[in-house]
Amino acid sequence: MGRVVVVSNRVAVPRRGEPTAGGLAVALKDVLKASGGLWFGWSGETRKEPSPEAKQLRSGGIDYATIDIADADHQGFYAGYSNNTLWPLFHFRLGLMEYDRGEAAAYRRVNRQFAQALMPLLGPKDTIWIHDYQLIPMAAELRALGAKQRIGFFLHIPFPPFAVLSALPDAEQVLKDLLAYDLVGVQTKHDLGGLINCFQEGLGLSPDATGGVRGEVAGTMRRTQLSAHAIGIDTRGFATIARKAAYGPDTQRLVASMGDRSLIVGAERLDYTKGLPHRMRGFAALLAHFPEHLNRVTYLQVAARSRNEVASYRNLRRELDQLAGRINGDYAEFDWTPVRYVARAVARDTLAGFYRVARVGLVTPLRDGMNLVAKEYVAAQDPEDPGVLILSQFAGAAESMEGALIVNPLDAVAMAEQLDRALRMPLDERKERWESMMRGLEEQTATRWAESFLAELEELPLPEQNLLWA
Ligand code: ADQ
Repeated sequence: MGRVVVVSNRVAVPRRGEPTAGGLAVALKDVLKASGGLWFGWSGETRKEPSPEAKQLRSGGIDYATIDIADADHQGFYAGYSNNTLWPLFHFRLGLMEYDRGEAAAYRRVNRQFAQALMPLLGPKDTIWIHDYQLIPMAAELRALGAKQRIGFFLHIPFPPFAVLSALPDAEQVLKDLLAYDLVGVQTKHDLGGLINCFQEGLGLSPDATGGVRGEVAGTMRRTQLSAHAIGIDTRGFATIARKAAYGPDTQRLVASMGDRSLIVGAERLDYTKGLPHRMRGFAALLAHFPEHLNRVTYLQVAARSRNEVASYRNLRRELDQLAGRINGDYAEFDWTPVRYVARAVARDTLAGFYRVARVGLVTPLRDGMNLVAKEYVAAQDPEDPGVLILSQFAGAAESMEGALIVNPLDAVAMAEQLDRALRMPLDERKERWESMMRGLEEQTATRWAESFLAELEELPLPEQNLLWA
């Protein structure tokens, strides 16, 4: 077997003192380390004329190669088409989606540039694994340059049905670009349903008996396997971090400041898909409808700033500032602040310690591919006195975490009811729910996810054999 080559927009090249807020980085390093692989992507830098050659570095048993993006393309590729067109579209938020042909062209150009820079670094037996919505056309661009290796794609965010995808003027192009892959993976069965629906309605292609679609790419017929692979975390590793962090200075300061009150914790990137205003309204509804919790509970929301160059993210920040201020204005006492709102990233172990001492983990996205915070919260709990996870029905994680209290985040009173239930839940029930989720998390780790995706990809016929089936 050749090397595994991972391609993603941002590459987590090791740098000192930078807390990472993305789920992807954490999940992939272990796999690359084990396979002596290469991680290729954007350096995070732009320059006037990008160099066609990648910068290379070896660290911790992993090769890294990164390229800069042209100044002129950066806005269109990143803030534009990736984060202001595809991101809202794939999260079912058509009202927030914008479209601009110039940005679509920049997205394509950057994907071509990625393919051109990766091509000379590839060996004939490498297996290429491309990640996420920023890089959908990359396999088509690699094939145009003659790449004959197996290429897989994994989408970390939801895959909507065609009724939603078709709002994109380039919807058909997106589907045709996916046909250049040997394997397209999504997070959940629900997303797989969306993907199949798009191929059927958008291109008239139905899956065969073994879950693949056949379609024409550049004049030849190819077969693309479609499947669901739920991402996980390093469950044991995270549990260990949380156990230690609970005795660390940050968690101890938090615990001391709480007195005998219960803690509800939320943590994510400050993103409109995460349902933060709805969550704050749900917490306010708890205080309004269940006054016995007044002065007995504190909600800590840690929200790492993200994509500040996109207007909808700046608007969200303003809305949250106002909401947190208003809830505190309405309910605070001289000695009690109901909402503690911290708008920045915190270190991973600090977060793990906070999860462990929180009686409730409140994870209520409006749409989410998987949601690793839900999994981390569960992994971080004390087995003798575990907290309760409240989870949105719209998170991919809800498909496998049956021990959570499931909620529709659009219903503030339902969220209040689940919060009240979680805060009053007896130890036996908490343990039972936690144990059932923890069993699932110990099986479905990040490493297992990567191995199962790569195993499926490597069992497929080589692309050239694939063509003969036409
Ligand atoms: P994200 O949208 O980034 O990932 P998520 O899966 O929850 O969402 O991962 C976030 C990660 O960042 C977690 O590891 C969490 O601990 C960390 N984090 C969150 N808030 C933080 C903070 N304030 N400070 C520091 N760290 C913080 C995308 C998709 C998800 C999918 C993942 C992986 O949107 O649906 O689960 O990719 O596939």
